[in-house]
Amino acid sequence: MFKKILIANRGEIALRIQRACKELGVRGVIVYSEADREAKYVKLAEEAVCIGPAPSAQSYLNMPAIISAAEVTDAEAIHPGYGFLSENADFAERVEKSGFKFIGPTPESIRMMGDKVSAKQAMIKAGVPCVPGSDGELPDNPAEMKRIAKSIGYPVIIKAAGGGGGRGMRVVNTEAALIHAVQTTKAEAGAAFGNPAVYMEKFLQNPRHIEIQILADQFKNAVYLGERDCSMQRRHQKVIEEAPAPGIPRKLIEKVGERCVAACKRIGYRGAGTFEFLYENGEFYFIEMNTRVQVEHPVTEFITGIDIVKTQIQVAAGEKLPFTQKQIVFKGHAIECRINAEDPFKFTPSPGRITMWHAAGGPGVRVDSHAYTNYFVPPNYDSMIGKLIVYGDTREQALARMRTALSESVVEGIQTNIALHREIMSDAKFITGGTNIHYLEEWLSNHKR
Ligand code: MV4
Repeated sequence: MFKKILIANRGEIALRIQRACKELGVRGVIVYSEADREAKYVKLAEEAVCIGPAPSAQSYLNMPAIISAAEVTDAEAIHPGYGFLSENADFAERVEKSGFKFIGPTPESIRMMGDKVSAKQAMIKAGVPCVPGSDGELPDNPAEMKRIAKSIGYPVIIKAAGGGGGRGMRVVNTEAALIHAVQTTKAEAGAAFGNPAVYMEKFLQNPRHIEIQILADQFKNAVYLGERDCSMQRRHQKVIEEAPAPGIPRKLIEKVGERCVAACKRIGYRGAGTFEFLYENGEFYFIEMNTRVQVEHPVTEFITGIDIVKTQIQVAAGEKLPFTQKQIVFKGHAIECRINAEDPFKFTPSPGRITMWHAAGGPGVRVDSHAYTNYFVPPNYDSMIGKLIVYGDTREQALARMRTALSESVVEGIQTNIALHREIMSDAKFITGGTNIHYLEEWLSNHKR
């Protein structure tokens, strides 16, 4: 095991990684920007290094500053968390070339999944079900484009190979709109991602967003940790996640999970990863793979009892996966509410000083947050300030515990979306379960205030 790890992130995930380090007996080095200097998780760190001013470009995205921090503190490995440099293949490469372990997959795996065309081709080869679409990159010839779209059937969606997470895509309903849409998407993709390549898929109108968590070691052992339902989202930002996904047959999850595991073995994947699927009419369709730990990992930790962040560190240190698929037991139900510093119905960011923070507690309640009374939420970063996660033997019990936990939660001095979560937890359709990716936005448009 490593003696010392550098944590190249901030906020709740930096604290989460720090806790995993403590449990493993590893020293955790926190890096921080000038905007995060006063935060408690920084002050209480065994070791902390300032890497630059508040703007991310000069601190949490500053590769030389982060690698220098690892050098001066004698860290052996770097954990990138999520966001920032976590899915940057060039960063992973520079980390390893500088003599450190990157806690994540190889630069080659990150690069393969970063290009959505090569990711999809790898999944097709491995037998993972994908959305019907173009065979790789869309050719430049207009007649060819029309032929492919016709064979898929309208509506189709044009997606940038360099996009992902909702960036660089365009829905096309008719042949008349096709060529212009492709040209526009290509031009935008070239400017935004430095890669004009696009591909085409059948556009699914009312899917759910279901993802499968995997863990793999360097010896080609891999397991799936079940699924998460992340359909409750607004503008590609997840708001609520849960596991298991209501109403999806276990046998189907097992089948798709096994395909994900086979894909990991085939490509030599190492570390934590998430296969994102659209789920419609009882079928799974792969769309993208995330090569990092995700915000919503705690719901999976609750239903499996597995510590995903600790396991990431163990496999990065060269250890074997400490469990087999047969030993993984799925039990109960978990729900996560992301707590954002924002207006609960208008969504404008609300940074500033928290004058009162009171976290919920009790059986099956977990709060992952770096916030506290008197914490100042800097205006420079993402508005998520924490996550409230609950566990229950059943979904009904988890919902009841979430309602109680939300009623106990107090945040004063800034606005948060806790009021929105309280309303969703008593919404009849959400309580039934299985709402699609459009549900929250439709609900919000009917709850104007
Ligand atoms: C789609 C789709 C419908 N059909 N692909 C958006 C984010 C990116 N990960 C992929 N996305 C979508 N791809 C096909 N073929 C609808 C979406 C989509 C979406 C997906 C997941 C969660 C929220 C979403 C919101 C709007 C659109």
